[in-house]
Amino acid sequence: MKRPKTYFEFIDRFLITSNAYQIPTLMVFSKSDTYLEEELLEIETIRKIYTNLGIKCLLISCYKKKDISKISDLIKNKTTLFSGNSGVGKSTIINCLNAKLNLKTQSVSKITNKGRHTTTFAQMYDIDKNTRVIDSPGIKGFGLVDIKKNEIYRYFPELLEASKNCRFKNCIHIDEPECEVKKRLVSGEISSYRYESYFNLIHDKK
Ligand SMILES: Nc1nc2c(ncn2[C@@H]2O[C@H](COP(=O)(O)OP(=O)(O)OP(=O)(O)O)[C@@H](O)[C@H]2O)c(=O)[nH]1
Ligand SMILES: [Mg+2]
Ligand SMILES: [Zn+2]
Repeated sequence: MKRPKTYFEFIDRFLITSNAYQIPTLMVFSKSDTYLEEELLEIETIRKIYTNLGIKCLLISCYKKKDISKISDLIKNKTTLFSGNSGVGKSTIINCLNAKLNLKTQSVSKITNKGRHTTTFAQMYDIDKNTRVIDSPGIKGFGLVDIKKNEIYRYFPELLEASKNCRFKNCIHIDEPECEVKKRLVSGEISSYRYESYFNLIHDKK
């Protein structure tokens, strides 16, 4: 959440796409050792938002070896793609899963607070006989392919659920009257982070 900063729009674009293609997703908050107490509380709030939506979330540290074994358990006998912004620690995590791999890693720039695009191509590695991981280059943006604007809300589970009670069938939950999504936003049932992310997607920001 900090070095480098990952934005909600980015996370939500990911989740929209994995939802559309039915790819099970695990969300990892890395570098837990770098956070202050109050920052950890904020991460916990964010984690709750996503856990309530059915997304598995882990708070890990490669330096402290915190909860790496949970990743090992979750990826066992599967092929898993590690993806995210440059510098979040994808290659470092994979090295923790199998130290023999010794993938190249590099510090986040102190000036820009961004990763240095260390991994330059995607490659698959064996962790054991039936477990594979794919390390991939850090990505800057994440476009939504083949999803129409008026359908985006269908990939936000909480918006989809609320939309059943909107007055208009074709409501896109922006300016329409008697919109259940807006009602739940006001009541706090729908997270403002998530709604803002949705709003920015509709208006093509970020
Ligand atoms: N403090 C701390 N630093 C970490 C942790 N995990 C990774 N890092 C550091 O974060 C920096 C970036 O890690 P990488 O593994 O190269 O990041 P990446 O996501 O593979 O980056 P790209 O290949 O550029 O996409 C390195 O300096 C790591 O040592 C952690 O748990 N704690
Ligand atoms: Mg890397
Ligand atoms: Zn609506």
